[in-house]
Amino acid sequence: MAAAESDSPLYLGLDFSTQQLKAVAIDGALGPVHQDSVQFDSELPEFRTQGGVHIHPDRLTVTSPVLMWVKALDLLLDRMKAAGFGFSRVRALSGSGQQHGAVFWRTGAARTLAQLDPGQNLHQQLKDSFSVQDSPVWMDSSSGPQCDALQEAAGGATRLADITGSRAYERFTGNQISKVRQTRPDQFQDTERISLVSSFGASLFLGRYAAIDYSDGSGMNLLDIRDRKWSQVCLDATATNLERLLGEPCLSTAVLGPVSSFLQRRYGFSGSCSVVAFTGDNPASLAGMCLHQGDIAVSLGTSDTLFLSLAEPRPSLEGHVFCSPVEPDGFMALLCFKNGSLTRERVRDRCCSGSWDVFSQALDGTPLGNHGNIGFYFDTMEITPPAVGLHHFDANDRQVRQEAPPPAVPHLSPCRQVSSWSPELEVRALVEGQFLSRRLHAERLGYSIGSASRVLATGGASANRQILQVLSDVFNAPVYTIDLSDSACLGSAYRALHGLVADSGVSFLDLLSNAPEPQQVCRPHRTAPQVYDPMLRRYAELEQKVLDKSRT
Ligand code: ADP
Ligand code: XUL
Repeated sequence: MAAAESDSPLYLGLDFSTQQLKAVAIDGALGPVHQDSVQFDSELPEFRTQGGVHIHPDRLTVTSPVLMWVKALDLLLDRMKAAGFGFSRVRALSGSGQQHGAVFWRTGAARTLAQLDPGQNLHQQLKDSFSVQDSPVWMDSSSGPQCDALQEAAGGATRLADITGSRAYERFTGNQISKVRQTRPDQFQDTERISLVSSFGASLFLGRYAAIDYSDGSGMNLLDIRDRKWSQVCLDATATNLERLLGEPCLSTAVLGPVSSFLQRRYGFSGSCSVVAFTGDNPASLAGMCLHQGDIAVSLGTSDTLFLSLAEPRPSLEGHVFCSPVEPDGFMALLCFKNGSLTRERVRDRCCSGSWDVFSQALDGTPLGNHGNIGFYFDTMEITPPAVGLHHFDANDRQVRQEAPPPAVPHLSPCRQVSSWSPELEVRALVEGQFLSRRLHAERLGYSIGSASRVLATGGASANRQILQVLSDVFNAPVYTIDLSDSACLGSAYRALHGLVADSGVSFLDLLSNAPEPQQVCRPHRTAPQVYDPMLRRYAELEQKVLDKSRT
């Protein structure tokens, strides 16, 4: 490699996601030069997670060990060092984290963070730095009473949505903080700082507490998304002195400071490497796909999410409005579906002997519309809509199967009721049902598909062309992907680069105008609208029935 190349600057992006920690480094030409990841379940088995989390016996509480995330970072950086990664060339880094999760730092942790010894890893040194070892994460739905109390204090669900961009959601951090305060008062008392997973990640790189950025901060039910300040009424309803525990929120493009002297000495980062505020994984994905007005992004990760850029916020009782991670005055809309990849994996394991190839063949071998059969697969209480269980309907809308959700550890459970549907029909029912739901709720948010619409797909399952074909058919729009299926990581690297110049007014999309264009991978079948427009109307009616059943 030429000398100039080996000295050329790099920009590093990280993503603390649900199932893994990932990293990508890009060069000034925006091309990826290094990628790595650490899978929590398989590479850190001592934490005994499944899909990166612990599902508690009440099936509502879902947590992840905070030290697992710390140890994953040790492992990732050690591995990059062993591979000869040029840490000294990194001019700026940023990152993202699964949204909503909370990290509770124990009293005294700031001092430990500031005095880390480069001779030891982070995990050894931070083992006593957390007052709550098991961080509540986005899959948790155990804070119903706290949500009711917050909504009441704020003047109702609509008023709360107006202030914070969302009605009260169980996974949102403010409600999780209330629950910890009420159920674990001693641990709460012993907390000196609360971070999101994103700002926790940034803190590990800074060697001091990092501010929560406006975009990820919008997923807490605590931030006034228009004023970009903590909402006093929400703070007061959550905990006394909460503002002190959270610190001031910051612009998502803010440079927080240089990388810590610990990381400089242990890995050879340069003292002039800037840490740009970390944000949520969905906002970071929006950055990674360089989303333009009119585009809709569909992320098929552990959760399935849909998001788009918004000029004006119009919060409603469904979905979320967040501050934009890239435009200082902009916003983004987001819908989150909990039963995404893990549900597809469960059906793959049960119907396709664990093989994605067989799963894909089932989609190829079945017709659009699946002979009128429609399935709902809510293994755990869904977020959009709040329904649960497995429900099958035939072409005459007769319910042919209904089951409670599978146990939390499906592979340890006995074989469940046999479906009257063949495995192939079941696979198509699952995927069509998921995408009909995504389209129905996107349209309810005000999104409409026009002739120039593009669906940009990302996340682990966007590697599966047959799944994307169903997405294209159900949305009747072409589907595009970017080279890296991990757009949150790439978006973090782009944001690192942008953070260095954002203060001078350079817009994110102008700076990234040379980023590789998304490539079209699927076009809708010409008969798709005839099949899916009427099916969507049926789906909406059946979903209401399923929702009514879930409430009884
Ligand atoms: P996260 O960022 O939430 O940790 P990813 O975006 O990396 O998750 O996606 C992980 C998921 O991708 C896995 O749970 C897996 O089900 C799914 N996945 C990976 N490869 C395929 C494939 N070929 N077909 C369908 N799904 C896939
Ligand atoms: C978004 C959400 C999830 C997490 C994990 O509101 O809860 O998408 O960010 O990816």
